[in-house]
Amino acid sequence: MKSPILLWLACCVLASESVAQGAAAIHEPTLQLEPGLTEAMAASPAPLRTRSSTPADEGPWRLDEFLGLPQWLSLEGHQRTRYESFDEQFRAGRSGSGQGIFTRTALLATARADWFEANLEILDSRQFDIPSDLPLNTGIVNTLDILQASVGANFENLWQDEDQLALTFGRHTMNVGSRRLIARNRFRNTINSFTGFNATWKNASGDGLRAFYVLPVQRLPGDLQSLQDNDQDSDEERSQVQFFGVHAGVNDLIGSVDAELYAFGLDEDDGRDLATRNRDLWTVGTRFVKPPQAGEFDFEFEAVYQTGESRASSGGTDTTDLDHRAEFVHFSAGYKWATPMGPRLEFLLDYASGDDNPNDGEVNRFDTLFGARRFEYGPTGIFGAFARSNILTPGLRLSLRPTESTQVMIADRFHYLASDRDAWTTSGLVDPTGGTDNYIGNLAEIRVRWDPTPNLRVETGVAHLFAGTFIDDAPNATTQDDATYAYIGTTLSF
Ligand SMILES: [Ca+2]
Ligand SMILES: [Ca+2]
Repeated sequence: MKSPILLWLACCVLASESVAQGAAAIHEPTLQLEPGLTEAMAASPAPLRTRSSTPADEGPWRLDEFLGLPQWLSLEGHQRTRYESFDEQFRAGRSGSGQGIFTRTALLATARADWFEANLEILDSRQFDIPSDLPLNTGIVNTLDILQASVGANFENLWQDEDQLALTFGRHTMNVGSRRLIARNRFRNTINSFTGFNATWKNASGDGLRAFYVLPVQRLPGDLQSLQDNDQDSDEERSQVQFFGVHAGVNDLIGSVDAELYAFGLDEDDGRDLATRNRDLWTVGTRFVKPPQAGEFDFEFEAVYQTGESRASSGGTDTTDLDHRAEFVHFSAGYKWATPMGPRLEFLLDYASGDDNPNDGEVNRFDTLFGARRFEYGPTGIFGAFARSNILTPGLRLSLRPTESTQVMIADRFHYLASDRDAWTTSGLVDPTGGTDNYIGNLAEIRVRWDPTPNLRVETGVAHLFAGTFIDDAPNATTQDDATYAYIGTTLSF
């Protein structure tokens, strides 16, 4: 496991969504609102890239074409190397700055014969030279492991002309709806996966229904020493954690507005070597999206209600089940100009509830389940300043394409605590009395993506957190300073 260079040279991804990510992609959900249902309903694993019949010099270089593999067997992947630098730690009990190099290498093999499909995807996520005082977790490191190993069946023209039914069994990744609650991670160095059953049906116009029952995969190892050493340990499903749900979507429900309705259940219990908050949650939500079009206004609205029981902590001595009631709302409205660079400006507002009272026997902090957050709250990696819990964040975002191969995104968001008695969850800063002003700070960000060839993307970005009054005055704050995060990385797809 000590030969990252070999892996580095070896391969890349393009698994399910990365297929879309590599080709069309490029668009993160809210930067370029993805037409909700297309991705929401995409079978998982998603359809393969279709191999083109055009000469090789007209499309991206492909590993499987280079190897001369038969048409029924596809092999694709990606390799990403990213340098991240972080100055002025904002987390409670930590200080200083740091930097590191992070690699992610994936290789997906897919075999297809008639209706049958089998997938195997290997993912290797590592860090190099990360200082010991930076937070390190399984979101960053998971050395050489199986991300997907599944069999599936695909059928067409079952109940309607041109409808499609995809059944998947085994370990797989999922993108559902807005990706706020269930996502195959893009920016993050490791990727969520699930083992179980997934059925997705959609009709010719993209309306669809998905149902799944899975055990979320627990990434191992999780202890700091192993993560610092990039040790390998096989990931595991635990029968104590079960996740299930249904998601329905209708395209063009009213005009060009797409609509979604969903319910997800999460039921977890402590097990041997498994400490959980014993979440027993129902998460129900709805989403309406008018996708961006040049010369038109667009919007997105999503509202989520979460109810059930959970515990205040995952500590083994905490055995008190508390009522859990939490909410999340996203609203954004934008306009895309019909000019050459296609600039799009949007206003954004997110509310994710926090716990109103630490002593009332109730948990009100919203839980984003298996969702992604980079596309809304700035870079994650070793930064990850904001998450979808206890925040109120108005902001503005401008995105444009200066040239055919470059994309620029500039964003500015003001972050407030939704409940001033609950924590700024990613930092651990908290004032249980609620006496401190709830303005955390202003996160300004710029990101540039450049695709010099169809196989290579260069991405760089800077995020600066202007410290607000909560950072200045929270009783357990260790710094009053602004924080700055910068990164640059390359992704090679093959
Ligand atoms: Ca592992
Ligand atoms: Ca409470």
